[in-house]
Amino acid sequence: MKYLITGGAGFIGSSLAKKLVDNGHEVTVIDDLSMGKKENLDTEKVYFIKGDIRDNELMEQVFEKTQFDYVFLLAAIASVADSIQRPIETHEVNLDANLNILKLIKEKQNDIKRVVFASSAAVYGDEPTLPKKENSQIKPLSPYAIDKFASEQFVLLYNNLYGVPASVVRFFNVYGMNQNPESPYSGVLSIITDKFKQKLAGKDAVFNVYGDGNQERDFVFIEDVIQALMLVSESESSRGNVYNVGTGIATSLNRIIEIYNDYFKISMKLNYLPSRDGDIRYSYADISSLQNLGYVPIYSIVKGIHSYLKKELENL
Ligand code: NAD
Ligand code: UD2
Repeated sequence: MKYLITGGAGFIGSSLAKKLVDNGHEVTVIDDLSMGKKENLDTEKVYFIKGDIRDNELMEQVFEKTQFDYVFLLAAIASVADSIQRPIETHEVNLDANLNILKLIKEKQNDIKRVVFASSAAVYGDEPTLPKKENSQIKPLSPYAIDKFASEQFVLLYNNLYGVPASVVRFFNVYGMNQNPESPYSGVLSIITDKFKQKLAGKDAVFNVYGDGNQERDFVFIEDVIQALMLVSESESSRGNVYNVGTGIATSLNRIIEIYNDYFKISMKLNYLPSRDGDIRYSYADISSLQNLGYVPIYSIVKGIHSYLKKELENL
């Protein structure tokens, strides 16, 4: 089968590309490398296009050249903080470019089997009801969340109105290899991993805990996310639907730090700071819709972190 992954040099996209190539599929990736890295991809096996999804001419060429079976829309300015700093640019990437891609798919991709759009748990905002169900109240609190929700709606509209087969996934807090820890707003597990690597290298590392560390998240390991993406893209009944992607279990940041300390048998120095503005206290997903498609999360938080760290240490 032929796959296109926008943002495929990033964390989730590159892991998906690897899985698809290993399963014998033909994979094209388009990424501007603003956050992703070419080294995340085996470019002998993946057809890599360095480009911006806002470049309409380029996107037109991509869809004229190849008839894809599956398209995963993962390219995004994926940081909430960035979206607050640069709302217009974020909007152009996170909404306008996706809308243009949907239009091109409608016009040029007659045999497409599925478009899957990567949305976020951020669409639920800080409304306190838990666990989050797909039909829970939507309360977007940032340009990032607004554009994710608006893109979701366009994706579903193209499915319902124009017959473009499409589904939406809302990722909770994904972690694993190749997650870029460079920004202070990168996924917290990539930051903690980076701090432990610094400490192992003999540096004086300190991990900043925003708040008391009792905030909880539904941390989901990349392998389970890939499982979810395969199920959603291949299932007939997922067409036109939205799926939470998590584990259904919440873990506190303090517990995460404990798991890392135990694994490395060292104690990370912690610096407790005030909570970040707008930080959500508790979040976890109701995953029953995804379970109805056959999803079984394999990785408990301990098993997932251990697999992640084992691979990180192999690559040191
Ligand atoms: P990531 O930043 O690693 O991947 C996004 C990729 O998009 C990057 O490689 C980046 O270079 C690329 N990109 C950005 N702007 C582009 C543009 N204009 N043209 C082409 N490529 C562009 O992030 P990720 O964690 O792999 O996230 C993948 C998707 O999942 C994103 O849409 C993100 O919003 C969503 N998501 C991720 C999480 C998570 O926990 N990682 C949670 C919720 C939603
Ligand atoms: C954001 C997004 C989510 C997803 C995720 C990426 C919202 C509502 N959600 O969630 O959609 O994109 O990021 O993983 O914006 N923390 C520290 N120290 C650090 C870094 C973080 O204490 O160095 C805390 C942070 O304040 C928060 C928790 O760790 O309480 C998780 O932070 P995160 O940035 O990984 O993810 P989160 O849930 O804010």
